[in-house]
Amino acid sequence: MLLEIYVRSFQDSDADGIGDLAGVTRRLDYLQWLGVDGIWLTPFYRSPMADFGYDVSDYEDVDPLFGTLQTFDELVAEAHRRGIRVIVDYVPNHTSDRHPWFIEARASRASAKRDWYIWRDAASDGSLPNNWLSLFGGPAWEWDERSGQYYLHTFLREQPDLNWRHPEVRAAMFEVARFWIRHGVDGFRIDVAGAVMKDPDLRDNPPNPNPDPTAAAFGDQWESQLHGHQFNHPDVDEVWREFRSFVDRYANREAVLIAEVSSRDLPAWVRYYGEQLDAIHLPFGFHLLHHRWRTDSPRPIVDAVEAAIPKGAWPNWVLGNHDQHRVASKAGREWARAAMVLLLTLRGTPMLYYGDELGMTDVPVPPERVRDPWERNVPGLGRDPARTPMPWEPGPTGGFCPPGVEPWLPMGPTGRGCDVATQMSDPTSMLSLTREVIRLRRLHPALALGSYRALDGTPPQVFAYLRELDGERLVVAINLSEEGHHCPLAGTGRVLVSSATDRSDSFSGGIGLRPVEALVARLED
Ligand code: ISL
Repeated sequence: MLLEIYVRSFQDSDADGIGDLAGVTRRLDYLQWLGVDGIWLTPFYRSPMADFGYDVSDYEDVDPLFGTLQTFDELVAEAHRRGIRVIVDYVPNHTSDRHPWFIEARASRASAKRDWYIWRDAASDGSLPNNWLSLFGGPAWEWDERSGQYYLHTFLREQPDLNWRHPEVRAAMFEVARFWIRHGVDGFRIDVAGAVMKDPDLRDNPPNPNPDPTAAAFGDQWESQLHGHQFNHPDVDEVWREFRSFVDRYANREAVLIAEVSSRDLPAWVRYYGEQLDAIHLPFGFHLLHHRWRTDSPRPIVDAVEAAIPKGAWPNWVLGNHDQHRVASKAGREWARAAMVLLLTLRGTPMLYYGDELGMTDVPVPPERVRDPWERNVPGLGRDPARTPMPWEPGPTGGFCPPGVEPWLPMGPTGRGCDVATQMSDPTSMLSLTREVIRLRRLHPALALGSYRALDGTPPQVFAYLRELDGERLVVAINLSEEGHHCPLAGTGRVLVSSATDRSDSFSGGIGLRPVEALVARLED
């Protein structure tokens, strides 16, 4: 079980209202108590913070806001001492415009690093080189006055895209991975892995014939085009295969590669595993991110993903991250509990977003406190509400930073039980439920490693599946409706854990599920 830590918001250790690496170290005991096997740390590298660390100006140093290389080494040592692995963010698609590489590249057209980025002349009529858009709004091209060309930026203009078709870029970025392997990391989460190779001719994007209203997460302008020339280009496959073999070599095959792949098209998504399973270990399973918990069953999605995954490959599931609305806001309190049971019992590695174990919801951010540049560019698309500080205890700063210090984003409402200390002492809390299901994963290999099979013959409101390994059979049954339902199950069994928390009953021939209840049971014959 992995946990994403948005470092800025986890724990402040130096009273500046911003979380940092020493803060994470301080909370490792909590992570161990929860049962976390590994953490993914969002970027803590030197950065002007135009995109809160996803604009890196030095890949091989820690930004003073977050600590030093030494604090990082201490974090790794302390995490390893507790059996917790450390996965770091790897941001290959773009650097900061203040990175020395870009400063050199933009200095003149003759610069040795010019082609490390993607430059184009204006079109003959003076217009933009092509119709590509920035995901953060507006065109993907920025005019550079001094050298008289445009450069490409898939994200902010402060995030120029590297040219991964240039062998020196590839070599330099691979060295970055080697640097962090030497510092003991256990893997990389690769940012926008699908964007690194563009159409070599930078052809115009075609219009999107079927704009998807549910994908409005990116805005209508973005949705008006198809982005195959910008994302998931076939040439990307070879990059990650090469990266995998590089990392395998220097990390003795011990490091995991997790890639951010946002394609909704399953065949395009499975390509990231590599034809011989020789590329990414875990392309992120974002398939349930846009799921409508209150109305739809997740079964068709889970079954489709299970069917698409190549034999021998391992799934991964995500319900939230620092770019998405909180699952408890989308689903509501009860469904969020059921969703947590689902996340932790599907076949695959679950990646939990910090605070979801408390049922944290989006926190409204007043206009004067907006920090996310995306919100400034395209109002309504901002990600601040899902990035607010972790509440460790009741009180105005929730133990995230000392009282009297203003956290970089507002704290959620405190005093309503949404904090670690309160939930630790409440056996019915979301935190207790989460911990209990994680504990079950460790206790029952069938839950962690077993096969998956959806059970037929249940009412449509009930999603039930079998996890089986070496003769042990566990059933997960989730009632997706607000009425009770009977879930038929052959044989007898016993409930191990339930989102309703107060049951451990035995059953025979089936089990009665309460409204929006999710449970794990062991079948006994
Ligand atoms: O497709 C998405 C998620 O479903 C998009 O959010 C997309 O993947 C995302 O915008 C890319 O995100 C990553 O790179 C950005 C950074 O701002 C995000 O925080 C990071 O997760 C640029 O580096």
